[in-house]
Amino acid sequence: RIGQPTKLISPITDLNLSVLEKSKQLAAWTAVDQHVKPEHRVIGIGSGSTVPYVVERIVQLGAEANAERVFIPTGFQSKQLIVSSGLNLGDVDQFPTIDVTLDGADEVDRELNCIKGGGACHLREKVLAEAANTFILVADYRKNVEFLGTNFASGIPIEVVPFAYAKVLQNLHHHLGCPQASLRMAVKKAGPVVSDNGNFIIDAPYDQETMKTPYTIMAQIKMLTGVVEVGVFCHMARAAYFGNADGTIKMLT
Ligand code: ABF
Repeated sequence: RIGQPTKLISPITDLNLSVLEKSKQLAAWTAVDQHVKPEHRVIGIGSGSTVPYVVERIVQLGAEANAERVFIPTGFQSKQLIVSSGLNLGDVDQFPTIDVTLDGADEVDRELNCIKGGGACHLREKVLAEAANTFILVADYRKNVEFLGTNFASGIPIEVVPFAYAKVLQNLHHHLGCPQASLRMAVKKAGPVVSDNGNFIIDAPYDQETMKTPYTIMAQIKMLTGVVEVGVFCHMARAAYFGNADGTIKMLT
């Protein structure tokens, strides 16, 4: 048994939730209501602090509605969430086609490109996004930007095999125009952050001009030997839901 059953949070009017949390909850609940169909059997569950509200809403659909469903996690956190919520756990190697994946984001631009990987899960997140017939983003109002890199100052998360990290950093500094790229360190700098796949994470903050064409820089970084995955997702999401501070919702398609 992993963890305890998820505590159900009462409706959006719950005064115990901060404005920010309410906006996450609103985005997540709306996305579930719009995109999790009765016929869906395989559902991808992303990572981050908005996704627990996705699971909360799915649990509210009831044990009968979820009995025939299997839920695929993007990492350790979502695996715990699925198990502790009493939902059926599956893996993408059993279910390489997913009906719908719902996931958070660090930033989303007006074209539905996004930065993901602030939580170091973007490799598995991209696999589940690609495997899904429908990929949906859920986020609070802070994540809705005109151009990527506006608020998320640490830049593009890059998962690298540990053996190659110094070489990748050198390439980013000297050949791909990112002198500020750095290895992500754990809290108190005890050592590098290690992903669920045993890899390191490099954060590469690019200038706004570069971020205006995210696919180009994503493809260039991905070509570096030792890079496993880049936390820029282009043209993958069908829709993004942003909860606003005033209790309204913004949908991008
Ligand atoms: C994951 O969680 C990540 O790709 C992204 O880094 C982060 C977003 O988290 P939150 O919902 O906490 O803002 O989806």
